[in-house]
Amino acid sequence: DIEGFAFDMDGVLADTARFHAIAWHQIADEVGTVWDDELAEALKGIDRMGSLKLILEHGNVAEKYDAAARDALATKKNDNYRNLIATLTPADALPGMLDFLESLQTAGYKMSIASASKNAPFIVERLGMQKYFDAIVDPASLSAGKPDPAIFIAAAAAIELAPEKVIGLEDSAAGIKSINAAGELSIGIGDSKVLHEADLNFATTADVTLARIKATLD
Ligand code: G16
Ligand code: MG
Repeated sequence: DIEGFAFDMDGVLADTARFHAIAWHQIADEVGTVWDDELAEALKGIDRMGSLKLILEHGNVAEKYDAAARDALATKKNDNYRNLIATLTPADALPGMLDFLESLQTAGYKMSIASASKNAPFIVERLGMQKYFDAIVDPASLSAGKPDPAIFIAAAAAIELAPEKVIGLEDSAAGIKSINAAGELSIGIGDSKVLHEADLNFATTADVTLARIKATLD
């Protein structure tokens, strides 16, 4: 039986994917990479330096930027991003998610966050969601980012559950791969073509309810 839930944050709990896209788009313009929706999608769930690497490779300019230059670009992106997320309030929780978290807590499930974002503790606090979570995985403590399973394995361990007792929720293809490889049940939220490897799919966060999840599991 399922005893816990591990949540991705950006794109699942918080409407921050658009802010990541705005801030990365500026960096793409600066290095001369053409920005498009496909690139924005590919960056979802990928950690900061990994995202920058993809942007540089996409523009065929990777060899022009050494470690120091990459650090400077990543810092610039994060400074812009921090300015954007400073305005977040509980109203920026994605539709239905506060109710969903409330229903899980009432039902006694343990919950953790498996976000690649180093800004996760700040964002969770801005959204007023701290009270729902028993743990937030520190992505800096991991050997590899999504699609590697390390983050979702850590998210189960943080709430003292075996992976098979946990459901993971994700909006990115890399994240669904991570959940599946961790041995958890995966719920994809978004385009079912992009998230075709998910065990269960919901088109939007507003569609996700405990009753619907239970109905499909039975
Ligand atoms: C995410 C976003 C990614 C972002 C990453 C790192 O994670 O989807 O686009 O690059 O966090 O974020 P930061 O630069 O704030 O450390 P997730 O795993 O919550 O979807
Ligand atoms: Mg995400």
